[in-house]
Amino acid sequence: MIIIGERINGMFRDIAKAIREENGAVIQDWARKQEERGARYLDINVGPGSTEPVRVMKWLVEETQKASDLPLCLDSTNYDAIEAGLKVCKQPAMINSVPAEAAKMERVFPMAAEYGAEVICLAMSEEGIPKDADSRVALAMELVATADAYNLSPDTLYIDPLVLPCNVAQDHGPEVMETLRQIKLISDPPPKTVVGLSNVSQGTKNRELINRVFAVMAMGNGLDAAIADACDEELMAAVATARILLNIDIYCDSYVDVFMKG
Ligand code: THG
Repeated sequence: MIIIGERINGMFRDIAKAIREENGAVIQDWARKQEERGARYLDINVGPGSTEPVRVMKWLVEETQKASDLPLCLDSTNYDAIEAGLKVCKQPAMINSVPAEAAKMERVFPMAAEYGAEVICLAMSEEGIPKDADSRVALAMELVATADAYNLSPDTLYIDPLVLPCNVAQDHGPEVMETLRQIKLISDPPPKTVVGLSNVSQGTKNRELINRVFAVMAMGNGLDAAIADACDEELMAAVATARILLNIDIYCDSYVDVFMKG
């Protein structure tokens, strides 16, 4: 599993402040720090309630790229903001995200083809997020089939089963695990999978422990990527260890160090 660093997100107070004050150094510091800690992509999100998402997305991408060469995961429901970000990305990016809704797929998939971007596809529709795995997988199949019509190969897609906080949606946990397993059977090659890891612990006590345990469980069910806190050393150590136990990386005495350094 690879980590998409979650930290450059206007949901965090220091990032919201940096955006307001146009303080690029704060963005660059987080870009550098997450890369050092082992992130393989950086999520870029202007935050909720931004009045100028298009301008701010472009600015965040530019500031991030001053400090890191990692590929970016452009996280917005505003597709003009995503396109503004794609235009200034130095390398192929990830679009985060599109649900199984016709009008949105029609906007996003051609844009992904044009810019050579990967796409995070959400297992939700106009009716919201279904609870049971079968309904989530059905939406994933619709997304994969529609992307195929735009010549997007399934292995350029990341299906997100959508993780909800465990204190309000405890019964979704096993359904998400089952969804992760079934998604690998949809197509050949199969799509990849991703989750927003920190969602699972929002509003709970002992957040880090919940995040770490969920990450390892999801890896056991085939999870490929997580938008997560790359600066949580215990999380990164648990992920590195799970990669050994799942025979993804070759064991050596300093495996955690090796993982951290890439
Ligand atoms: N799927 C996809 N993209 C996503 C998500 C997802 N992008 C956003 C989010 N979910 C993943 N990123 C975060 C980032 C922060 C938090 C949760 C998920 C978080 N923030 C603190 C909170 O809400 O308590 C804010 C703390 C602070 O203000 O300092 O937990 O699921 N595709």
